[in-house]
Amino acid sequence: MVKMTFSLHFLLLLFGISGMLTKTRASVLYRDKECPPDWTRLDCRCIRFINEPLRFSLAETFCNLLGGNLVSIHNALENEVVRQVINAGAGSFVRTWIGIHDRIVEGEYLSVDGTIVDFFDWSNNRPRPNIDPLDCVEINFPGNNQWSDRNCNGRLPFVCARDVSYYKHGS
Ligand SMILES: [Ca+2]
Ligand SMILES: [Ca+2]
Repeated sequence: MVKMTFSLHFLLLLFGISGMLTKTRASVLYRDKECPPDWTRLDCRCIRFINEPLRFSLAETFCNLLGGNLVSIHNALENEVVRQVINAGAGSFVRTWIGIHDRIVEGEYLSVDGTIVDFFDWSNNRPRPNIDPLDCVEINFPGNNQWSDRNCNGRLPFVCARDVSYYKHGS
């Protein structure tokens, strides 16, 4: 727990610094009272790495039970934040499910949270079309830590996201 807290503080510091260097809004990632412990702020969402290898559909169910979905990723900064949250939680950049798939129509990628898929970070020679089980997306593919399509029945840890407003409803 102490290690986790330290890691998150380090992450905060890291992105505070990179935010200043790149002149992006530093508010994109920060821990604040909007997200509970173990969750990291990402724009209007709170995200959490779950270090429990599950099939894609079960990982999504797990996130649903937490009030969210597997994380969708909409730009390079969000992509990097997700990777840093994985690194902070696992101790390395382990292969991890994100909430994007083409299970319904081959090559038409959807987010499990219903948001538009407007960003990709495919690894070399990915995705591999028309190889039917390869319909779910992992991040941190070995070599360059980018995205790969993968058999949805494979078991990976995963990142959940839920809206900040989720925390305003309960008592
Ligand atoms: Ca397919
Ligand atoms: Ca596919």
